[in-house]
Amino acid sequence: MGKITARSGGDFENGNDRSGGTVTERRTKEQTKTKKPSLYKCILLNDDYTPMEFVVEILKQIFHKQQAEATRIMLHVHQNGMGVAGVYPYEIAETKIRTVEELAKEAQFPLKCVMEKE
Ligand code: TYC
Repeated sequence: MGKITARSGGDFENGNDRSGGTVTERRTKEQTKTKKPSLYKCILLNDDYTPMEFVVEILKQIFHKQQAEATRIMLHVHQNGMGVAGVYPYEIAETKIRTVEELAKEAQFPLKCVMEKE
């Protein structure tokens, strides 16, 4: 139930007192089927072996960052131990994490990426 208060003077669906006073209109919020999904952070973890260039490429290719932003995030992770690569609905975050770890495994780097609810 939403409550909308407005000055009168126009036409109101549910009431217009035409007195110059205030009209209070009540209406039920229209039903919508779309729900905003919960969001999850994809967090890159630092390690001592994955090359910086590899992490920057991951940030560009999987998380669609520009060179400068990818470098900034990689250095943040390198210096602070972890950092957010991107924020997505659950299944997208899950797929990106799996892709990162597959590419890292294939290249024989120990890079890890984890998910955290926002
Ligand atoms: N610490 C790594 C190095 O010195 C670089 C690195 C950055 C690794 C970010 C992982 O998520 C990472 N080569």
